[in-house]
Amino acid sequence: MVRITIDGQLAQVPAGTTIMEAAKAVNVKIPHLCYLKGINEISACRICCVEIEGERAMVAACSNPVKDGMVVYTNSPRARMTRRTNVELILSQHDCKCATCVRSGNCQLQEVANDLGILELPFETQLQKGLRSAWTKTFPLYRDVNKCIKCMRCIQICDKVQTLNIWDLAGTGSRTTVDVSGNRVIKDSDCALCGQCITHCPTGGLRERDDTAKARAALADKEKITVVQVAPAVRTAWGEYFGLKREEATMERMAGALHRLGFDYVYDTNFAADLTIMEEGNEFLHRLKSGALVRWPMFTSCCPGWVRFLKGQYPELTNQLSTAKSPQQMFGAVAKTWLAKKLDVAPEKICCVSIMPCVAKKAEADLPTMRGESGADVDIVLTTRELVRMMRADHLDPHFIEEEALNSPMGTHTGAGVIFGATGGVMEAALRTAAYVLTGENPNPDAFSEVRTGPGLREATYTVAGIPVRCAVVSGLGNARKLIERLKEGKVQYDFVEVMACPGGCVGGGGQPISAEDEELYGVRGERLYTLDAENPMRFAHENPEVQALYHEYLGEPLGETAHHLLHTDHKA
Ligand code: HC0
Ligand code: SF4
Repeated sequence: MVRITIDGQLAQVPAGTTIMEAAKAVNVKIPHLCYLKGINEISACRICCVEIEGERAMVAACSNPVKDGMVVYTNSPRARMTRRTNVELILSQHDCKCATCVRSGNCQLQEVANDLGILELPFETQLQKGLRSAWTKTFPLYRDVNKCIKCMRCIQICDKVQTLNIWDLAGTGSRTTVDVSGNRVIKDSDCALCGQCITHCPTGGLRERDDTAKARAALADKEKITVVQVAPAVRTAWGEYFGLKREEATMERMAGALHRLGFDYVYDTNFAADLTIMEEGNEFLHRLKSGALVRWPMFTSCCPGWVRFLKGQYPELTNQLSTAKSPQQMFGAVAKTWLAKKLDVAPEKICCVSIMPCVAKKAEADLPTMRGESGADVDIVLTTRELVRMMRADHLDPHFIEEEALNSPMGTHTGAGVIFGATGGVMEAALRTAAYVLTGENPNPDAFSEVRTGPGLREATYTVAGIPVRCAVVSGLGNARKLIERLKEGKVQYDFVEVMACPGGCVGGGGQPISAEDEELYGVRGERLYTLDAENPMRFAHENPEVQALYHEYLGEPLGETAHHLLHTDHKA
């Protein structure tokens, strides 16, 4: 152990610990912009500079280890002055239009500048002009070069965690910036649209395409019937910006808020998750029994980030994807057919809006294959952050919003549907129903819980009705790549593989609220989903009475003709 003093406090930490982490251990916060533990420890921003007793040069706390006897001052006049100058220099190349920035109030640069009391900019502002990136505003991911502080977090997250290498440094000297790698434009790159670069950006340099104006227009249109669905993971996180406890940020409270925003009907993507299990679970059993899974497994298809990744990186494996559309798209397809009939309205009048924790869902809804006779299955996709912005614009404080029931049908779900939002959830939900289909009896709903926790890549073999089912669950695209490489080398064999592009699954999605403290919140959010599952009296997708009614009244059998037409795709677009 190494003994050091930080701002007068004694700390004992293992050798090799950085000054930043040692300070954290004694509750001393050292401001930083580029630092992301284990991912980006490159002292690029130099905001974390501290003074070390006896040393002339200031030292970056994020990349320098402690030494025995070290005496550190994080807020001495020299430390503060250095930090201030470094922030002022960053601001001299930053478009400081906070009033029109989506990250205002949740921006680490704004916070550090405010905390230091910077009221004037002493250096001339030099913004980048005439750059190639006249960024296409229709792409679901948007980058503002003049809000980028070159911290490199996006580069590192994309390279180290997602292995897609979409971002790179471009230019030289004072014109150095971050841009799409290989001189490509973003829409022609392999970007999976997982949005992890957004949620790890400390400023407003990266954001989702803003579709709130489109949603407002639909809400204001008296001719439109606005139908909104809410994804499983959204309910774990929407209350974060409002300081609402996770158990208070209920789906029913969100329904109250959505009604106040003007939505005519509030439903649940979880209903469609239960429906997906009926289709995908049966498809899996069909493929398994037909011997189609001997060499390659069936991959889940509900995460559009993963589907984009597979089609871009391993197009030869596209046929291994389940043909089931994702719950978001199944919801839209059913809303514009069965639900339209039930509501007795023309399907063209329905505007189907989704609230998703995801950026890739915007691209999924835009795919030409995700349309029926009445147009797009889903018309508008908003992220959790966009929902929060709409609520704020209408001064809706959820602390004072009453809980309201969801509409029916398509508003009821089981515990199997709600766990879709966490890594392993789709697999577990599918196995619960597969066991029922094979044996005629419900298994213990927690029989497949082994896939809930563990590393980013997990595997388990379950014997269901005497049939061994080799399963793997993976989240994060780097882990997905590892798994595929092992499959290709013949080192592993599976029957069923669930992949979610974002670490931890959708709870850690690229459209979720961004932690001001750089915390990874997918763990606690995922736990919330498993609590909701345990509390639900129905734990099996096939028990959902509204899904049963849908099959009885409209679809017929899982994988039947109508179901195939509405709920499946060939992933060709
Ligand atoms: Fe997900 Fe989904 S679980 S992908 O992460 O399957 O976005 O939450 O809505 O569609 O249900 C996202 C979350 C969904 C879908 C569901 C799946
Ligand atoms: Fe979107 Fe979820 Fe996939 Fe992330 S894991 S890309 S949030 S669907």
